[in-house]
Amino acid sequence: MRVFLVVLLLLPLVAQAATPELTVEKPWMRYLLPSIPAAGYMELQNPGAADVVITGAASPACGMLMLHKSADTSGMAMMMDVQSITVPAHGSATLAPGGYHLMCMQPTMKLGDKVPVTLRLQDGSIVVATLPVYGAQNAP
Ligand SMILES: [Cu+2]
Repeated sequence: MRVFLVVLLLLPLVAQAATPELTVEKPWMRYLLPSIPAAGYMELQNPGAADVVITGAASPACGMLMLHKSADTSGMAMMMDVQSITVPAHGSATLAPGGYHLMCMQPTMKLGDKVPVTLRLQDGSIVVATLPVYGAQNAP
């Protein structure tokens, strides 16, 4: 019985090894104050032949980590939750100020930290990234 349980627990790990070919470039976190949500940015490259859909994100340094999109609606800067971010086949998606970003709701970090972030994909696999933390003045 014990052996059987171990095999079941390992199955998700094996599934994760077959991750779509998504690569993370230029990741960083913009952090201001503990009371203000921090924002995660990166460039996602998908050299594969199928679209890759990000459906969620998590980080131990964020409380909730949400998918957001900024939009400039009639001169008023707004942002909203999005259900997913698609990285098209043979294409890329950019998370950057003014557009898509990860919203780190309860940031527990300091400048210079490297924050682990897990992206959940629609097929159940995950992509792990490390986001160095920058302030307002020294953004990359
Ligand atoms: Cu946001």
